[in-house]
Amino acid sequence: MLVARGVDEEARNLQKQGALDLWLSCQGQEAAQVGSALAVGPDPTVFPSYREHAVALLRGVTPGELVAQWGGRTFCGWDPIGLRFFPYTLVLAAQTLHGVGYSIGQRLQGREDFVVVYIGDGATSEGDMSEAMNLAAVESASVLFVCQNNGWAISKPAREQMRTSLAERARGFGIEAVRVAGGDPETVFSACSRAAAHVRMRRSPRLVEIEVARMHGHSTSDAQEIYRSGEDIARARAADPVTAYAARLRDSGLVDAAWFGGIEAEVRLLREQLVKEYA
Ligand SMILES: Cc1ncc(C[n+]2csc(CCOP(=O)(O)OP(=O)(O)O)c2C)c(N)n1
Ligand SMILES: [Mg+2]
Repeated sequence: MLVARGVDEEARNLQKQGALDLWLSCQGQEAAQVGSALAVGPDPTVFPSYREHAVALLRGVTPGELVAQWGGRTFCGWDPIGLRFFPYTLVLAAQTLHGVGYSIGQRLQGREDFVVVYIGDGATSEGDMSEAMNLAAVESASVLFVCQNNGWAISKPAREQMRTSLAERARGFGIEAVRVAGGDPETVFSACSRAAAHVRMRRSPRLVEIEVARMHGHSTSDAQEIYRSGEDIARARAADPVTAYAARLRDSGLVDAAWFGGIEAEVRLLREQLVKEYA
């Protein structure tokens, strides 16, 4: 979570300096991303949206590869097949059908068919998501849908996008689903571990809706202060999962200052390399 936070912060800086064209921050969503990615493990193929930087780093995408697309240097940046982490998808919800189709195709060929699809709350309003949930349910596809509900589709609040939770909607398609708070990686890890076990054992889909708080604007081109109250932004920043979990680990005595020092040094090095490569 600390590595993702550092890389994300450096990418934001690089964008401000004109080295990147755009950046979509994952700050506030690190617990949801790290908890879910660790819970499913290295085997499933991941179909991300465009903000899953912590998942990407866990899968072995380097910081330089991660930002390449946002500087217009490549169409992707990493090896999607080797890392089992597909390219970021900016056409909202397109990855849901890609993921379900991939899983079905893999099963037909007798290969690993466990697929994880990441999606945002706003993208679930696209027809593709409904088609993907229905197809996954009908075909009993081994797909875990992970929805990070950060309460916003750019400037559109989630409460104006849907009348039920996404978990409730998934159940309407015949997919078992849970909704969990996304501020603590251990809560997310437990919920996603249970869901992943279900997908593996029953070879059928499952959905986990994770409530997260978006700390920054939708992208570096978005001024969220225009449509979002100061209190709401302050609330999201106060609920920062990275500082909260770091404090919890420190207080519990599980890790000491030297451990944090090691991580900080690693993050500093990664940030320096990123600047050298891109600035
Ligand atoms: C098909 C399509 N329609 C519209 C857009 C423009 N657009 C980009 S991001 C976004 C909001 C997505 O919100 P959400 O799914 O909640 O993801 P978040 O950015 O909050 O992580 C929109 C409308 C798009 N990229 N693709
Ligand atoms: Mg959203």
